Amino acid sequence: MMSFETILVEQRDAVTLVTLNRPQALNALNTQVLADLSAAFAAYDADPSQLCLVLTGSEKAFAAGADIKEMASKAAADFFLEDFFSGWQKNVVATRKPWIAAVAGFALGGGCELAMMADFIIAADTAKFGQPEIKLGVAPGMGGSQRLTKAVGKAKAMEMCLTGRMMGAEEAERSGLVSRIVPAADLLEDALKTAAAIAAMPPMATMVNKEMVNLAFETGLEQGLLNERRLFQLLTATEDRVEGMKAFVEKRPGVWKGR
Ligand code: CO8
Repeated sequence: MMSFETILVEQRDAVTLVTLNRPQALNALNTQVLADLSAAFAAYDADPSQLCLVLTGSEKAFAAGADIKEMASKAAADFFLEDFFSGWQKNVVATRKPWIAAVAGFALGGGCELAMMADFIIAADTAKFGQPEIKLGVAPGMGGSQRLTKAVGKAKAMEMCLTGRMMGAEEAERSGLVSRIVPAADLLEDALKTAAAIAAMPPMATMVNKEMVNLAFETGLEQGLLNERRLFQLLTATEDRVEGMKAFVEKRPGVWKGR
């Protein structure tokens, strides 16, 4: 098992559990957190025994933002020349296998943006989402203005970005930002159970389903429909498709090869 400075990683059967672990900074996302998550997600994507991942934080905070203290002294040229924040897209969003964000407490700024990079969010009833960057004189930089707007629509996204107000779990579910709300005490157990259910699916099919739903987010309708059809046709060529249909007819669970 790999060990990291800012996250804890464990494997529970086919599910990888990653816990953000900078309690002294409410899990603020600094360069080290990005490096650690990049390595953990790459290892997960490359390990055929691991079929779903849960990312969580603490009871108090999923993550309270990008690390303001780390950024405070940087010059504009540093942000540009480092292409600051680009690693999130390259290393975390690029993960091909499914992963879930299990959010309790604060998910603010970069923390909200990280949660929105997940395939879906399960929220504890204590979850609070927000993009308060405007209060710091900036704006979201890890996808927040785009993903939040797609998730909850213009009116709510605009109000949140312009005022920095937080959205509680109830409103987040009503608005389509999270898939479900569970009592805080059950959050991890519920997310791990959901991940185990996904991990029991034919692995290639989970990757393709993920890619398809993301197409709806990222492309126009025509392009999305064409890609959906092609990916669907690709899946019909797998051994797991033959097995899945045979198992259904024989009224037994399928046994997956992952190809
Ligand atoms: N970065 C660094 N440290 C943080 C952060 C953060 N985002 N959030 C909290 N911390 C630290 C606090 O400084 C504090 O440290 P210390 O004990 O050394 O003083 C510790 O975590 C505990 O926090 P609090 O004492 O503030 O805890 P409270 O329970 O009183 O408050 C809050 C919790 C409301 C969540 C509060 O911590 C807060 O408002 N945090 C900041 C939220 C925020 O603005 N997030 C957005 C960050 S910006 C971003 O994500 C991207 C754009 C950045 C652009 C910068 C350009 C230069």
